[in-house]
Amino acid sequence: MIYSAWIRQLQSLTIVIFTFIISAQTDVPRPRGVSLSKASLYSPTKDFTCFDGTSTIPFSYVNDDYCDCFDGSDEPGTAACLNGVFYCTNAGHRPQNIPSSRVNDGICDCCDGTDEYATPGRCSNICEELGKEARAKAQQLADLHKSGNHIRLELIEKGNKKRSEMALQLLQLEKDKAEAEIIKNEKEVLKSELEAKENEALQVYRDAEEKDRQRKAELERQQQETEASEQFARFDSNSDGVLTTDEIKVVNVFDKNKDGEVDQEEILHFFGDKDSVNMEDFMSTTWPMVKPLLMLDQGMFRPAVKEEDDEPEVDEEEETQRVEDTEDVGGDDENIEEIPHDDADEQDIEPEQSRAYDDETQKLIDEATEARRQLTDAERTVREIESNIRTFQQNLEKDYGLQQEYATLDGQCLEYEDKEYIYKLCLFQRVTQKSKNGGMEVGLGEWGEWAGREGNKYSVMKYTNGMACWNGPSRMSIVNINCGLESKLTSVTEPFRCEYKIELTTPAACDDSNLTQEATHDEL
Ligand code: MAN
Repeated sequence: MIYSAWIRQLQSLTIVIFTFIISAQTDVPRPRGVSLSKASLYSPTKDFTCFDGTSTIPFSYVNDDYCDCFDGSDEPGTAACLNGVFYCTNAGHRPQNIPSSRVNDGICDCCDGTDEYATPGRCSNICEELGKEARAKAQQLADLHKSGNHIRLELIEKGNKKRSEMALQLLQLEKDKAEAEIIKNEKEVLKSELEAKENEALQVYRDAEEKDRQRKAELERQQQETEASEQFARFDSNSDGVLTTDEIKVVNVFDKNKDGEVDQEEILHFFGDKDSVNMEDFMSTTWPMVKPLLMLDQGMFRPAVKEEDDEPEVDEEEETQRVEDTEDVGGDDENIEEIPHDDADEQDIEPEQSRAYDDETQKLIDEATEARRQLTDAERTVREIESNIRTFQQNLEKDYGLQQEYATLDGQCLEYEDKEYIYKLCLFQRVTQKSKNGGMEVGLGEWGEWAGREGNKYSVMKYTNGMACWNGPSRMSIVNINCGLESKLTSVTEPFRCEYKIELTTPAACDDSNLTQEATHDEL
């Protein structure tokens, strides 16, 4: 214990010497590894308080190679604290903060070599050289931003013009919509009036039709009745007004299965559970069943051929002849469709003809038709204007940058080709991917939002809700934006499956006013 205290004192002494070795390059005395901005927190005449305020220690403990503060603030110039930070001044280049664990680890981290002070000469000071390179690059970037900024200013002007034009167009569209709605309402009124007249005129025809239908139905009913009573009289051989089982047993038509006799089952079929039927029962029950059979017997009625097995048996010779005939015509059996031909069917088809109306009615119909057409047109016009209004509103709501510098780029499409795909970014709209081997276009995202980090919101665009990835989420694209003299895509990659990273350069991103100055800015 005593020994370790002695060691610690010895260390302190050595380090105190280091502490007071103030970098020859600096004007402000500060312990090793401390930045100029924090120099005032390390005063050799006062005790040192850890940055986190947890303890205050004698100044001699600073950089004594023993970690006293939880936050590592007492050991900026040694590797004693795991969380310490070493500051390299890097005169001639950018100053740098490195984890103090890298101090004296044999690797040159700072370009001025100060992190390896325990081995003088191990690291040469290359800051001037690096600084020069960095300054040249920064100058290039500054020049690019300067040239690009001219184009950007034009874009801003055009963007603002476009937006004010759009605002004016929107106003005009609102006016157009109001007018179109007035016209639509007028057309609606006109249509109702003309349709009322049309309806009134047509009602005369409908009434006449209905009367005609009723008359025909009545006629039909009477015919049925006459026919039924005539047949009843024929079957009722003793003319007693009642049809008995004995009476129908001798009538062929009641022999449904044509086996030569009218059996009990057939009687049951035509009479129900009765032994006899009177005229009234006959009309309602028996006659509807007998009539088709009578017609069949008289060859007036042919039942429809439904099932294949219902097909009439064909004489083999006849069939052979038929097939031969068909083949003669050059037909292939399989391709021949048999078209059923039934004259009776033809009679059922009503000609599809419009009725003839008197001139006055026809005129009213034509006027109402025209009014309907005009209303449809007026409604379509209103819908089209509304859709335009929505598009203008959506565009006016879009964030085109602080000064509208991106407004004219809306809808502009840029392409990028790699070995496999052609990518297309239509700004503020969508991103797509098309395989060079064909196939359909795959959506990689619809315009979503600006997603740059705070202070630099307009440096990143996000396009989301693309086509679903197989067994995964929807595809999405991130567009990183940098200054360039023309708008173009410089790379497209897919760092994660179905997540695409697009690099876009555009003059809209060139801004020489807030360009961070890359230079010999250090704290000396
Ligand atoms: C397609 C392309 C690729 C994507 C895969 C995912 O092949 O859209 O970019 O990685 O689908 O299945």
